[in-house]
Amino acid sequence: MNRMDQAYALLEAECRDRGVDLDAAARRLAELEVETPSWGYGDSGTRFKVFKQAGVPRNAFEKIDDAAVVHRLTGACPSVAIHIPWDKVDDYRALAQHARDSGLRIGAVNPNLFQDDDYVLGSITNVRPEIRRKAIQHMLECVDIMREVGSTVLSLWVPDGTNYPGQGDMRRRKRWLEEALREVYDALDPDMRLLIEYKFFEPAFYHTDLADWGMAYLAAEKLGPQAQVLVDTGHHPQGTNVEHIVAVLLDEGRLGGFHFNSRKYADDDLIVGAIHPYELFLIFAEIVAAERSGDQRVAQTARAIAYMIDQSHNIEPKIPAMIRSVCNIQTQFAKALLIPWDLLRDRQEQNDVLGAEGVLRETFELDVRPLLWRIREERGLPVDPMKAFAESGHMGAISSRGIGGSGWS
Ligand code: RM4
Ligand code: MN
Ligand code: MN
Repeated sequence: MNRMDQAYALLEAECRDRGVDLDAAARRLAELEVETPSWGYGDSGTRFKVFKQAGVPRNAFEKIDDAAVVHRLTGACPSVAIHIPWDKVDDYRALAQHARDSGLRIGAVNPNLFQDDDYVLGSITNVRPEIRRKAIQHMLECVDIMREVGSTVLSLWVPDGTNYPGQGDMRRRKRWLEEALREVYDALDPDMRLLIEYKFFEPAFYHTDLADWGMAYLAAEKLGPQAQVLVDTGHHPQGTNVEHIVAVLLDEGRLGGFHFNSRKYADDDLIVGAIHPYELFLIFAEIVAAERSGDQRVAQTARAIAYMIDQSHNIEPKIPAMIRSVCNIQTQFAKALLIPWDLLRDRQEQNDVLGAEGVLRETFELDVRPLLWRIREERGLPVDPMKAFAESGHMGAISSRGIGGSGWS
């Protein structure tokens, strides 16, 4: 037996002891799809400096090329999210065709309400009606783009807010926000979803109009079934129990998608799973539990989640950073799939605090690499996508693009 087989046999034995079906976990894991963001391949930085890297894509087509590399090596990233106007092109059908030719499809379309000079004091909650109109028109344009590229997800983050008490009328702004979202919602085709992303601060520092999951939930609830909440893991105050939010939204049928990234202090957009891997595992634990739920609405909501990465790499080489994020997501999802649910329930029923906590933590401590190797090998993928990328010579190949590719503008 080689090392891989030995490691697999060990994991198999552990699963058998714990009454967990490893084959079922492998099947579910192999189906996991994670969308990567076009902007994660471009240059981005902090408010102090954008360091330009060589080989960064110069346009939306080249961003798709880079996303295709990630998919080729991981087999898990068949779609790429676009941001308008960063990915503005003359012919969106040609962009969608380019994606198809590269083995991909275009996923979520993200409107941009934060970079036009007119939005300095807000977009859809601006006190001036003509600016609110402009922002609404931009979102409607994004719905048209969705039709052209075949996308079914409008992924909306509203950056509006104020910096000082008294600067704006929070209730009035809430009404404007609701009005704008209503107009956009009504423009959606029946198979489209509006995912509403919240964030508690930045760029505004006193109040943000869509600050937390409750406000996003309320907006979605008022709009209708095609509106759901998007949880960006970097958008909460320190110490927030994100998996609890996930559980509540799942139970209400309103969890639409994720923007995965990790953070230490603010909205850091670091490699997924790099800072708090246990949190990511616990989020997936809630999702797996929901997928297994006997409540059909909960199970269906979980199965329809749009898993997306939202990263902006400041110092990291973009493509391998994205591959690492995907692998880290797969790792934590794999672990969540190996939770012995009956045992956990049993310990909960017994009010066995340490026993129940132990079931989750011991699952987190399992070495699931053999499971990842297996699903990759079975599908003819490199067992180590990071290594495969390093050996591919791709970094050298794209360096001919030079320095000064596209970024946050
Ligand atoms: C925001 C938010 C959005 C993302 C932009 C770039 O903080 O996370 O989802 O599109 O950043
Ligand atoms: Mn985000
Ligand atoms: Mn963010």
